[in-house]
Amino acid sequence: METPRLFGAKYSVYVRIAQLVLAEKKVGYELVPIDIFAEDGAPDWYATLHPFGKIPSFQHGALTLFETSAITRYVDEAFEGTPLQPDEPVARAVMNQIIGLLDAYAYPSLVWDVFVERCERSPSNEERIAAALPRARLVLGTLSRLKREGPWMLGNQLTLADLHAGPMLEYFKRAPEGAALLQEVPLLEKWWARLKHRESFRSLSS
Ligand SMILES: N[C@@H](CCC(=O)N[C@@H](CS)C(=O)NCC(=O)O)C(=O)O
Repeated sequence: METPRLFGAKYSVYVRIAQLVLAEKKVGYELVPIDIFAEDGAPDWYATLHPFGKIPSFQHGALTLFETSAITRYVDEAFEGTPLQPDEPVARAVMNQIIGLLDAYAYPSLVWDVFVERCERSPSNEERIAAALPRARLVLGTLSRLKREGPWMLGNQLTLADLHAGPMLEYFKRAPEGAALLQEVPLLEKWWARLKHRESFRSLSS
């Protein structure tokens, strides 16, 4: 089978999630650069891979995929290596719930409303940031409540939930408001400190 290809840019939260999963599974892949925010946008041919024009998309043999959750689940299931999804149905359901809440509630508030607005825009829209903080606090509190005892979100097994949350928290923490909110949730702060030292994370940061 050919080497998988991941289309996207390293700055993207979602591309990083896919890269982390590929790294944890020790799957070699080619990163094909697609800069969605380039002045001219993505090249026209990219619409055949992602009808909604976002990154990442993924190709493996005859299979093409978009939507990060579909990509990460496929990589976990199609390749050998340590499984990143619990077998047990309740733990698996909680993992899927966490991934769903990250997409629906964490990405817009933590990444766009707080990180992008504080760190990438000048001047920042203070109202937008202030309005997002209660939602961000609710996201962190909910993650902390759902987290099971043990090093990772689901307990002793590192799962797709950890790897989905990591890049979002990484950006959020770069905003002073984000760092301060994370400090209010010690369980998550400790989890983050563990995650950022994993080889997969460090290999993407360098
Ligand atoms: N639901 C998509 C979201 C992907 C997404 O939002 N990617 C961002 C980069 S992190 C993007 O392509 N943004 C470009 C845009 O919104 O125009 C997934 O899970 O892959």
